[in-house]
Amino acid sequence: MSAHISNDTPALRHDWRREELLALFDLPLPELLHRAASVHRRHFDPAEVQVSTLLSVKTGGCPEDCAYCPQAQRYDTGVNAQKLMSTEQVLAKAQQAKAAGASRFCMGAAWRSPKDRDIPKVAEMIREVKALGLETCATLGMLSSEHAHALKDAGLDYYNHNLDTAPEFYGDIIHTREYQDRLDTLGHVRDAGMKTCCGGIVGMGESREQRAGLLQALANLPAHPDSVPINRLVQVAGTPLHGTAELDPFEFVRTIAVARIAMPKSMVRLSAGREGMSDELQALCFLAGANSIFYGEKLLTTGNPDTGRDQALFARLGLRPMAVQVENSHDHHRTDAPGSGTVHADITASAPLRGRAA
Ligand code: SAM
Ligand code: DTB
Ligand code: SF4
Repeated sequence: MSAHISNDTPALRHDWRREELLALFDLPLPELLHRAASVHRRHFDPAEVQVSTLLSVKTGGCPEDCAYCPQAQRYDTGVNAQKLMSTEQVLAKAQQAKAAGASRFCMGAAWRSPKDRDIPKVAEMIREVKALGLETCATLGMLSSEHAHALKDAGLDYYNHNLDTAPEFYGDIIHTREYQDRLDTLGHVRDAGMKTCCGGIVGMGESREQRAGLLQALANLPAHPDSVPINRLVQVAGTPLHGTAELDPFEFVRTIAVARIAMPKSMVRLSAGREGMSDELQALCFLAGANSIFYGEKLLTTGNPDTGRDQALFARLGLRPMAVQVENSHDHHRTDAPGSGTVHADITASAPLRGRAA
C-alpha cells in the first residue's frame, strides 16, 4: 500500500438518499472531480488500475429479453448461439490471458440461470483456471443458494451480477425477471462467501435521477459490491436500444465520480463502451476514480480496445496495472475497520501491460 493512503476514513454508508447523490451529480464538474479524486486517494493509489480479462464460455441463444443485449435469442443481432465451451478450450484462453498479464479471468454465459447439469461443468472450469494461478470470476445469470455454494466450493472468487439500472427504470429494459430476483442472487453470492461484482449500464435513455437511483441501489446493498462495473451501453443493431440517444460523455464521467464517492472502497470498473471512447475521456474517468478495466480485444461478443492501445494509454497516463489489491470486503458482515482486509495479487509483476512512459 502506498504511504499516502490513509487508514483514517469514515465508515462506509449504506443510507444514501437520492437527493444527496443528485446534489453530487449537480456539482460543477471540477468540484465533483476534486471530491471524487480526494476519496479515491484515501483508499487507493490513483496510478494503479486493476485489469481483468473476459471470456464468453457460452454465447447467445439466451431466453431473456434484456433490451440492450446482443445475446438475447429474440433479437436478430447476428450473434450465433454456441454451446458451452469445453474446459480445454477455456483453459487455452485462460493461459493466453495469464500470459498477457491478467491474473483474474471472468467467464460469462448467456443463461437466465445455470441448470443443475451445467454446474459440474462450470465447476471444473473454475478449478482448472484457478489451478493456473488465476483469480476466477463468473457471470452465469441468476443463482440459487445451492448453486452459489457449489461454485464457491469449486474456488470461485467473484460473481458478477448487475442491477443494471434504477428500480423504477428496470421495467422499461427487462421483463423476464424482477429486480428482486437480482437482489436475491446477490444475497446468495454474499452468503456463500464470494465477492460481488455488481454495477449497471448507463446511456439506455434513463434520466440523471435514474442514474443516481442505480448508484443509490448499489451503495445501499447490505455490503458495497467489491467491484462496481459502470458500463456505457454498447449499441448493437437488432437490439431494442439500438439508436438510443448517446449519453453526454461528461455525464458518464459524473456517474463514475458519484460511484467513487458513494462506494469509496470498491473497485469502480470503467467497463463496456471503452472502444468508442477517446483516450481523453478515459483519462477523465480515471481522474474521477475509475480504477479497473477489462483488458483484451473482446468483451463477451463486442469489441474492446486492442491491447496495444491500452498499453500506450497506460504509458501516456503513467498508470500501471495493480500489482496487489488490499480488500476489506471479504467479510460481508464487515465493520469496515481499516486494515481488516486480505491481500491478493491481481496482476503478475511480469505483466506485458506496463505503465510509465519511457
Ligand atoms: N446472462 C448473465 C446475466 O445477465 O447476468 C451474464 C452475462 S450478461 C451479458 C452480463 C452483463 O453485461 C449484463 O448484466 C449487462 O450489464 C452487461 N451488458 C450486456 N450487454 C451490454 C451492452 N450492449 N452494453 C453494455 N453492457 C452490456
Ligand atoms: C459487466 O458489467 N460488463 C461485462 C461483464 N460485466 C460481464 C460484459 C459487457 C458486455 C458487453 C456486450 C458484449 O460484449 O456482449
Ligand atoms: Fe441473457 Fe444476460 Fe443478455 Fe440478459 S444480459 S439477454 S440474461 S445474456
